[in-house]
Amino acid sequence: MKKLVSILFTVCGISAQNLITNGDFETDAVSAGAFSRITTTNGLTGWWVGADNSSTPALVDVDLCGEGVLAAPSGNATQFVDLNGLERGRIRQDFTTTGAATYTVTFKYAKNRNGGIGADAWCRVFETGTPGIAIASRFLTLPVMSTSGTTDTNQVSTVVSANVWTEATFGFTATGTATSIAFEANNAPPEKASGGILIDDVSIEED
Ligand SMILES: [Ca+2]
Repeated sequence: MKKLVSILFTVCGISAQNLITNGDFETDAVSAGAFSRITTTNGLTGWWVGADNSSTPALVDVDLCGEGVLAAPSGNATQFVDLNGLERGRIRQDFTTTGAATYTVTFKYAKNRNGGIGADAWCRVFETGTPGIAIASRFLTLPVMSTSGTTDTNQVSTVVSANVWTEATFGFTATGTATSIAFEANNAPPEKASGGILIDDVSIEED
């Protein structure tokens, strides 16, 4: 039976495994229509919230958003993260890799319409413990949406649409056995403090 299951998995091509825990942000329950402000103290399952060292200013909190809080569906199921809480924030997760193996990162992002102005963020992959040296990175920037909520499909709007989330994907080659990924709001507080880039469906798979 064990052999049969193994053969079936091989035939069906089911071999890739998501190395990220709680990449869909569904583990910690948030009431529909509400959001929870997350800091290092109250935490987010699988993720470190905050900067990695004291020399990095701010990056203190994010919002875990529940279904309908922005009147639009999330990338996957009901919940997602807004990288700008009361101030700009950052989330990081460490995962195990094989040196010199290649991996693919995928996630979805959108813009919180309540921000009022554009929002920027970084997604960085780095060797654990060296956040200043990126193995690979992507800069995410989305402009302000129109008040009608219909002109930019990259932004969460009052118009419920399947197109408000954009998928990003990129590859990297691991340099060791401990690798990290971080999503970091890039807005300078306080003028762009809340209403940042939204993140959902984070996945990293070995190629
Ligand atoms: Ca989700």
